[in-house]
Amino acid sequence: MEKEFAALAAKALELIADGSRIGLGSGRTAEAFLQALGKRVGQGLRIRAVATSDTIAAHAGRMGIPIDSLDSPQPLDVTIDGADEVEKTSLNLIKGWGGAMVRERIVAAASRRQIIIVTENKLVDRLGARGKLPVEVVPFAAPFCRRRIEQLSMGGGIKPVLRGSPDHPYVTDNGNWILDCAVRPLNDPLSLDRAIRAIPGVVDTGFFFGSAAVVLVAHGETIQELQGASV
Ligand code: A5P
Repeated sequence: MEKEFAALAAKALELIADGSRIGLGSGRTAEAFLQALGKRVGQGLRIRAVATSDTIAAHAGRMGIPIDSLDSPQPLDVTIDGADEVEKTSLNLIKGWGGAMVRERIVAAASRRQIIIVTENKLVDRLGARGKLPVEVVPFAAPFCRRRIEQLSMGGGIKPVLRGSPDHPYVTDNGNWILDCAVRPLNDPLSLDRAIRAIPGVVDTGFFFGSAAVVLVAHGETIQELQGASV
């Protein structure tokens, strides 16, 4: 994947103007962008950034990229992030396999545009095709949320599994846990999202509807540009 990541990073860098404030996504693809961005900053590009995870904030800091909080009322110019699934026709997404979807959603919402960078294996005909929907939950509520999600009729029998192990659950940057829900290609992801969010204790799901302005897809080193409806 290294060549694909490098090609995506180079294309995304073309969209970063000197002086911009940008959101930094999480995951391997977004990290490849961060590496390329860090090099540019070393060569004199002036940017400021808000990170979507503590890991990315630490990496960016080591590269000399100034990291901000969300204190400023001004929107970020753009967020560059990865995704786990991109539905070809709608550009709706599933994110969160890396566990950072809560801050990814917040930073995307604080940005004028979210640009998604993915390799072609992430493109799907219908959300759910790669089989996993992460749901972030308050630890106290985890067993309750798991049972309630299992009982949902839509989605055809979703099986939530606690990420990590019962003794050592994976803990998000927000101090929460993640239920990874085994799913199949979904007929009505919007209704499923609404039903899961209605369960007390659920903090967020991995669904992102209508947030991507542009999706850059690497087919080898060739980059395809898909425009979202919001552009
Ligand atoms: C992090 O929570 C995720 O949303 C990532 O953006 C997503 O998992 C893509 O990660 P990779 O680039 O590592 O596949």
